[in-house]
Amino acid sequence: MAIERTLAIIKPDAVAKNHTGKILAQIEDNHLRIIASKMIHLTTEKAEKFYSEHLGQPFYSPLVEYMTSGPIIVKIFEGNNATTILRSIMGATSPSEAKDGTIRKLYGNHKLVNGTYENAIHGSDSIESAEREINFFFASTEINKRTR
Ligand code: 3AN
Repeated sequence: MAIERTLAIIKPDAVAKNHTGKILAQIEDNHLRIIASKMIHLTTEKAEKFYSEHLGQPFYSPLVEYMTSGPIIVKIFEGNNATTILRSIMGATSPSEAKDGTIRKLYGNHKLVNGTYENAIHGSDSIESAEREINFFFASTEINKRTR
């Protein structure tokens, strides 16, 4: 198995509901380790850029509005197959369709809010996306070696 890095975002709804600790515990319990961390409040410009692949989708504006509605917590996780593991414990995009026990099922909103899913967490969907997203949020000096 390959050691990978992946990007996770605890989204504004989960931060607002104080679900951050429980979400992080679930990720750490799956043997992924935090190597970088910050809390930020995205500007509209930065949120639009992060989600630019969805430009033109009906949920694009609601998604940008949602992601700028409050601060987020951004983390890089490292571990064996980190991208696949995080995606599997996150669950499907729509919280109501996510498998039982997944983060989105447990902490996401099961109803559409203003045309988008408030689904508690983002995780990179591929190793390539992870690299792009890590560079989007972090300078190399902000990424730590886990020496223990
Ligand atoms: P995921 O976060 O599962 O990788 P993406 O990257 O396709 O999903 O979508 C980014 C975000 O856009 C989702 N987390 C969700 O908030 C919103 N979204 C995606 N697809 C839809 C949809 N069909 N209807 C409403 N909102 C959506």
